[in-house]
Amino acid sequence: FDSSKVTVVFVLGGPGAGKGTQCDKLVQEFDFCHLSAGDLLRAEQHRENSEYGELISTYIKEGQIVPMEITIKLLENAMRAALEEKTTGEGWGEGRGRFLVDGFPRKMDQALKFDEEVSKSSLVLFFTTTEEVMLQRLLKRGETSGREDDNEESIKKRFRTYKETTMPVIEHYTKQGKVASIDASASVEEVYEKASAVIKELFA
Ligand code: UP5
Ligand code: MG
Repeated sequence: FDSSKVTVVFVLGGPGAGKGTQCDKLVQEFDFCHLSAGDLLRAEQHRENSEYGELISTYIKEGQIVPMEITIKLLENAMRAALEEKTTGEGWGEGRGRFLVDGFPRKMDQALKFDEEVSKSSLVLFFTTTEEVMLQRLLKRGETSGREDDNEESIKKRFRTYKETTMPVIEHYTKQGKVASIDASASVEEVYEKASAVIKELFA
């Protein structure tokens, strides 16, 4: 598809910071399509006849980043499908295709490749809070989520990958002046007030 026809906002933050929760709320108020890289990977993992099922499962349990070709392909396909829906009139509004790309890019190679080959982002929404807060949220969610990485061992690995591999991506975009940091420690509603204010200022 034509990258000049899309607007991309990356939504980043540690495991359990609240990326998905905030994106779900943002799309109710703003004309954006929410694409979670993790959700797309989990869907591919469980798709019948997927050649990547086992590989994705292993990476997710280990908190490692799945090779970027797979994730970028899934994102591109989802963006293309959303844009198609839009042109056939069943989509989410007029004008440019706007995407909240949640949980991506979390490694420098992905960031550079996506910027070059798919689309540059206009903004990075960055949700920050402490590991203690994230751990408690994830353990609580793990009671019912069925996610194979919502256990203490996998969570520790995800935190490590986040610090070592994803923080450099945040620093990279900070240098480009694209990052809006939001303290995600407060209640869902309080965090949403700040996140929606940022989106409103730039896109409404
Ligand atoms: N909650 C949320 N906000 C709250 C608040 N303000 N107050 C109190 N509770 C709050 O929230 C987590 C939990 O906290 C929920 O129960 C929620 O109700 C509560 P959520 O919104 O789900 O947080 P989120 O940041 O989305 O957490 P998630 O677990 O999805 O983050 P991860 O980044 O770890 O997971 P993701 O699905 O993005 O990735 C999973 C794995 O996929 C990665 O570890 C990696 O192995 C793989 N992956 C790749 O390989 N490549 C990619 O590009 C992306 C993922
Ligand atoms: Mg999520």
